[in-house]
Amino acid sequence: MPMFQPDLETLPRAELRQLQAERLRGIVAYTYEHVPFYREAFDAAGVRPADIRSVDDLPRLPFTRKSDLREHYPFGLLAVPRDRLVRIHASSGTTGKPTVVAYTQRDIDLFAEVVARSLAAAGARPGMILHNAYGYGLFTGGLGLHFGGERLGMTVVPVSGGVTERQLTLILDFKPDMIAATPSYAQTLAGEFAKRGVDPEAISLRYGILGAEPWTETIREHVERGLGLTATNIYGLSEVIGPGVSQECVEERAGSHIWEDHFLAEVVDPATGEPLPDGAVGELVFTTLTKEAMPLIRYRTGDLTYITHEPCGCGRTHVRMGPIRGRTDDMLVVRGLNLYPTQIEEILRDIPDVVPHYQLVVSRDAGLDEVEVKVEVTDALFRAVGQEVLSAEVLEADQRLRALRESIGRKIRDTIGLRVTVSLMAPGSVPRSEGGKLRRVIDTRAL
Ligand code: DLL
Repeated sequence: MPMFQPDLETLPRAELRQLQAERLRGIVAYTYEHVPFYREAFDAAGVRPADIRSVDDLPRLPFTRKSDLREHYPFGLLAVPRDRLVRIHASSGTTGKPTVVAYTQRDIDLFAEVVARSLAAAGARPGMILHNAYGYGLFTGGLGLHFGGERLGMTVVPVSGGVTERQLTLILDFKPDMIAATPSYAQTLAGEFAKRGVDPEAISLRYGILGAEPWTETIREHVERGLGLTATNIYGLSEVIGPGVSQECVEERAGSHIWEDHFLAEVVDPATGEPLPDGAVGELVFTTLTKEAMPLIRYRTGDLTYITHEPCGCGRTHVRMGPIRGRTDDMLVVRGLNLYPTQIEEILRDIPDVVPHYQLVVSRDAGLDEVEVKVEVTDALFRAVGQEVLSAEVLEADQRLRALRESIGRKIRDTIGLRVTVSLMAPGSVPRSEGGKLRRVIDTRAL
């Protein structure tokens, strides 16, 4: 599969390490000089730019946290005068002010470059049509994939998220080769095509580049089957650049290559901040090596995963990260037990008769935490039951449903050690993505 920048993507490790060291020295000196926040942070940590010689010196540098961005809202962390910015993005977040990120022209070029690399790794070629269903606006997904697609030489259709009916029409009429969307929205589109009786074979799409939210192999299978394509993972976050921090290669589909000549990755113990070895799950931390407007040193992403230096069959030398297992801040503590939504998802994937549309509702009743797992049954089972709705009476009366519900509850209890209420739902009744990121957990305790 042709790469976008084969020389850089297959750079021998020793040379890559050398390039990173040079760039790291540069960015540390640059932030010290241009960002008062970093000057103070380095001084407080007792580290001078000259102390940083190689990548091994990284742990001497202080971390940057999301709260630092918030405290310097909106433009306090800029390393360039405001009038050199050509674009601003922001991530909404769930509470308070958005996190603002800013780009110079050079940053925008870098952004387009890493997304073009990602698209090529996902199967894209110049001349292909890209149906871009990521939201356009302050969210980095839409414009990020857009500029990357153009940079690679694709024909980009800037559909944005939502208005599902129009998405289906444009896919059938324009016959795109590739779709960019959140995995949950790709599921929605697959479901809508199925409802209209469109055979996946008749859908032109060959590749999907999915990300912006956690997803699993079950969702991958669902989307691949439903849309008739091969799906790969794209990861990124606004603070670091947007989408295109890492990308799974379509050849191996075994972890996402972090574009390490621009983004230096570490995994640290979320509690102690100590660096962790290859394969150990911890918090992903990034240092931007080439960003101009808003460089970040050791930024704590809150995302939990591992990285591996094992060589990849595709020939790229850049390290790979595993799927995001959860976030340091979306871990649910239920009756004292730590729980990540993806753990439930992993269990549901192995259960026949349910489909990967689920929602967790956490509530507190008389001081006791309750978890309700809402999961949809397959069309086949629903038809076999032959009811309009899966009311409590139907669920009790139907032996198959009762057995299914009990077996899901048992499996969750045996695997995670948590007693939950399982609610089987009719196909289509669990909320779907309408274009953006899907909220799979409703925690009413926090309301
Ligand atoms: O979601 C950038 C993006 C756009 C990535 C389009 C991929 C595709 P933010 O809105 O700042 O940026 O959200 C970043 O989303 O810290 C992760 O928690 C989560 N996330 C992003 N990609 C993935 C992924 C964009 N592939 C936050 N798998 C990150 C799991 C992801 N989680």
